[in-house]
Amino acid sequence: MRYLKILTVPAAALLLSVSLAVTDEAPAVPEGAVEHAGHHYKLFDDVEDLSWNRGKAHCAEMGGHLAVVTSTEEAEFVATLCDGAYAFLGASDDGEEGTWVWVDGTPWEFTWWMDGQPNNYGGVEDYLATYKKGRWVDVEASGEDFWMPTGYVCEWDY
Ligand SMILES: [Ca+2]
Ligand SMILES: [Ca+2]
Repeated sequence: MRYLKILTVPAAALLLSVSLAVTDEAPAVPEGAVEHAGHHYKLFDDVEDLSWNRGKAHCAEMGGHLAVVTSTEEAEFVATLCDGAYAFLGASDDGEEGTWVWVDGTPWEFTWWMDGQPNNYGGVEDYLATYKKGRWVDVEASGEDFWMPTGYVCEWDY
């Protein structure tokens, strides 16, 4: 009985330390994600068959979401991360024209539009992107034209 007890206690301690190690560990982010202000971000560029919705789904599969940008400071960080790339962000007005909604439900308060944007050009531009100089434009969900984004930015809230 005494012998059994000696065996049991270390086994329980080992089990406890294993479970603590698992819960203490931060959730994984993909290789290459950049930490900023407690969140992680990653640009996916030169994406084949790109669409806003596919970008949204891919970010979600990885436990993140399309980037939700809520301050000048964060907008400038994302512009630096993109470094000239033209990338979708996580907002749209596809539900009701002119009513922009962030993918994670964050209230639409901060904006960083380029002059003359959003213009809903052709009546079909319902998706947010950060243009090459980092300011925002509204564009279509997909398309191969030169004025279309080539990637998207994912964000993880950790
Ligand atoms: Ca629109
Ligand atoms: Ca536009």
